[in-house]
Amino acid sequence: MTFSQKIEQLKTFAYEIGINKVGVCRAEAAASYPFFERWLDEKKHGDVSVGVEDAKSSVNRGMTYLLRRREARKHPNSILRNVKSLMIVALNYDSVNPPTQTTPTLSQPEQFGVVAEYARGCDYHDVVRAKLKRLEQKHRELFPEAASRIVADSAPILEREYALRAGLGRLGRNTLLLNEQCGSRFFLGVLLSTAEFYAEDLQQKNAEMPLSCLPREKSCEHCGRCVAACPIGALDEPYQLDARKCLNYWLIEFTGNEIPSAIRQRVGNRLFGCDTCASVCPFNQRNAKPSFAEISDEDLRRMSLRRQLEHGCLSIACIESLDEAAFHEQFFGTPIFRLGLTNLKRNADVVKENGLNVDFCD
Ligand code: B12
Ligand code: SF4
Ligand code: SF4
Repeated sequence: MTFSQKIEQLKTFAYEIGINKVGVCRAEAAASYPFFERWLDEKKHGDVSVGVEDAKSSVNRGMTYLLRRREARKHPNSILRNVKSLMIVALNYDSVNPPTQTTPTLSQPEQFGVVAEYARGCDYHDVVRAKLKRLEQKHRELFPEAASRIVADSAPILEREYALRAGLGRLGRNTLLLNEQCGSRFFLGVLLSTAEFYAEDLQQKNAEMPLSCLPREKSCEHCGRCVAACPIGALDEPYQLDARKCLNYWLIEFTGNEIPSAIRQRVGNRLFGCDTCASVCPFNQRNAKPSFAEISDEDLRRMSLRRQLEHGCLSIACIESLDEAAFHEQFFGTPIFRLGLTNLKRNADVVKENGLNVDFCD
């Protein structure tokens, strides 16, 4: 079997196991590393709070994990010695957590908190890792001499740059990778290999790609809906996200025990994460979900929190009455479990406090 036939087999296998998009690229130095470094130096990862001086950050670890081994992101060989190639996979949110067949129509929205779409069920890290493990096994059969590693947010690599290089999408102004077919609602994972599995033409293209040529989505130039819709101005600099403002940072990554007042009002009824800049994007609206049967507040309240999660809304009263054992039972294996009960209650307090005096997200 020729090399390219082996790659085709590996890609076909990826699709067979439910991966939605797959592409390969050379394991070169990350052209966008200086951009990443500048972003950290400017503290945009949320290390320091700007305009939020009342943040009680004594126990905040935030995203300081991005600072550890930051230079490792310069080249994928920090993860696998002699790495030659990368296979990047994309898994749609729907493939990780199929959408429920009902849509909540809340008459008392202030009593529920909204959970970001990506988090409505299984933890994507587990699902992506399981698929990558199967892919790695197939890779071992096809390339027995080669060494490999898999990464599902588990090692320092600038995933989006390599996904761009592998042709999985283009860079959106909201910093998400956009794809014609899947919009931006997908997760990325990486298989690193010491085998060389790219075609000649790709080799040429990647070697010559300077930072300024990273493919940006053309339609963003005349759109800007994400920037206008962001409730807190986190996207004010084009193609950059300031995590010190982003509600995802405050609701998911921030580990301090009190969210600052300047942020609280902007949270609205978001309990875990924010989808606003993704949901207004025409790329996602094009691929919008079909409409489902409606479900009322009362029906939702009768469900377990685990089932409410599938519908994207959690009852604040139910969260308030949770203890550690019940939290474990309801949320183990979901992204909410990583947040922990204390911080879930912290977020629920903000939603409750906001009551009906804020604009609610959909
Ligand atoms: C830290 C992090 C966050 C932070 C910061 C987000 C951010 N935009 O940087 C927070 C907590 C806010 C976050 C939120 C979300 N995240 Co996140 N996050 C990450 C993580 C772990 C690192 C990203 C990072 O390094 N950021 C630092 C900045 C500097 O990098 P960047 O914006 O990615 O920019 C790179 C390129 O796009 C390019 N680039 C960007 N701008 C420009 C401009 C120019 C001029 C040039 C030349 C290049 C360039 O260079 C940069 C460096 O490589 C990645 C996983 C990973 N290992 O990469 C997931 C990841 C980016 N997140 C993901 C997801 C799904 C989300 C959420 C949708 C989840 C949610 N609903 O809550 C939101 C989306 C918010 C948003 N608009 O980005 C997915 C994105 C999939 C996609 N379609 O793009 C990833 C890849 C995780 C995964 N394995 O699937 N996330
Ligand atoms: S909303 Fe518009 S500007 Fe923002 S990423 Fe989507 S297409 Fe680009
Ligand atoms: S996720 Fe929400 S807060 Fe963060 S940049 Fe997008 S719209 Fe703004």
